[in-house]
Amino acid sequence: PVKKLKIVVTRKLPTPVELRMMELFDTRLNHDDHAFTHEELVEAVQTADVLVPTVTDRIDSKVLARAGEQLRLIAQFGAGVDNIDVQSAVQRGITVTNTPGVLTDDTADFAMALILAVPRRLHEGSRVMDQGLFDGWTPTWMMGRRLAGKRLGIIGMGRIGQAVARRAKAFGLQIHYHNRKPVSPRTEELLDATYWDSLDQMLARMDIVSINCPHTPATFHLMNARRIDLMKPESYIINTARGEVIDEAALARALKSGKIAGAGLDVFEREPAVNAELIGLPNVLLLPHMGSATIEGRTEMGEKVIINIKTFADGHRPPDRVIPAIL
Ligand code: 8YV
Repeated sequence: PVKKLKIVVTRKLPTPVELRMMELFDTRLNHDDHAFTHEELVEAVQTADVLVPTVTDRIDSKVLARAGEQLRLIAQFGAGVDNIDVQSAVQRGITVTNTPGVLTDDTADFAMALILAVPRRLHEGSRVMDQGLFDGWTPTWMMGRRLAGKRLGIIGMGRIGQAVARRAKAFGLQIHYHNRKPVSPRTEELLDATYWDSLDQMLARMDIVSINCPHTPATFHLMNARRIDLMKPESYIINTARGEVIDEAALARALKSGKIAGAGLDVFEREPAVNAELIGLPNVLLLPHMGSATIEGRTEMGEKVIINIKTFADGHRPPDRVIPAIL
C-alpha cells in the first residue's frame, strides 16, 4: 500500500534519495529543479498524499486552505520549518516533519569556518589574490583579530548552537549564550558556557555573536538596529541560521558606518535577494546558504525524510514530528 502513496518532491534531491523514493512510493520528482510557484504548490497539495518541500517553498495558510483531503503529511527536507505555517497545517490534521540532527555538524562547521575566516580577513586576502593585487608582504598588512581568549556569544543553544560551542571552545574562545532557557548544568559545564538571560547585556560584552536559533515570530528581527548598536565596535556577527533573525538593512548600516567590525552571512532576509548595501563591503563575507551543503548531509536529510514518510504511512508517529507549541 505504501507504494501507492503519492509523493510530490518540490526540488531535486541527491540521486540515491530520489531512487529510493521512487522505489518505495509513487513519487513525482522535480527534474529541472525549478522553484515551485504558488500555483504549482497549490496543485501539489491538491494531488499529493505527502508533500516534500524545502526552505524555498512557502507553504502558508493560503496554500494550505487549498489542500485536498488526501494531504496527510508535509515531510520537509530541512531542519528549519519557517517556510511552513505549521499551526495551520496541524489544525487541518496534516502532520509536519523535519530533518534535525543530520545537518548539525555540517552547519556548525560552516559557522566555525566563518568565525575563523571573518576576523582573519580570509575573504579580503582571497579577493586580493583573485585580482592579482598581491605586491608584497608587509608587517602591518592584513592584520586581523585573534580568536583565542575572545568571547563568543551564541544566540540559540540547540543542537547546532552546542556544536558551534564545542568547536569554538577548542579554538580558545570563551563560550557565552542566550537561549529561552539555560541548557542542563552538565552541558553548561562540558561547554564551559555562561548563560545570559538578558540578550542585551550579553551583546554588549561579546567579541563575536553567532546566530543559531530558528526563525519564529519571537526571533524575527531579534537583532534589530537597537541591539546591533549594543555590540562593541570591534565585534563580529555570524549568521548561519535564518536571515530574518537580523534586520538586514540595519546590519548593512552598522557595517558601513563601523558600528561593528564585520559579518559572515550564509542566510538572508529575502533569499535569494541580498540587500545591495551588503555587497562588496570589505568587512563582510557573504555565502549563498551553503551551511548544510555536504553530500553526506543532504543524503542523510533525504533518508530522514523517507523514514518519516514510511513511519507515518505505517500508522506510527514519525520520529521528527514538528509540534507547533514548541516553535
Ligand atoms: C537547507 C536549512 O539548505 O535545514 C535547514 O533549515 O536551511 C538547510 O539545511 C534547506 O533547509 C533545505 O531545505
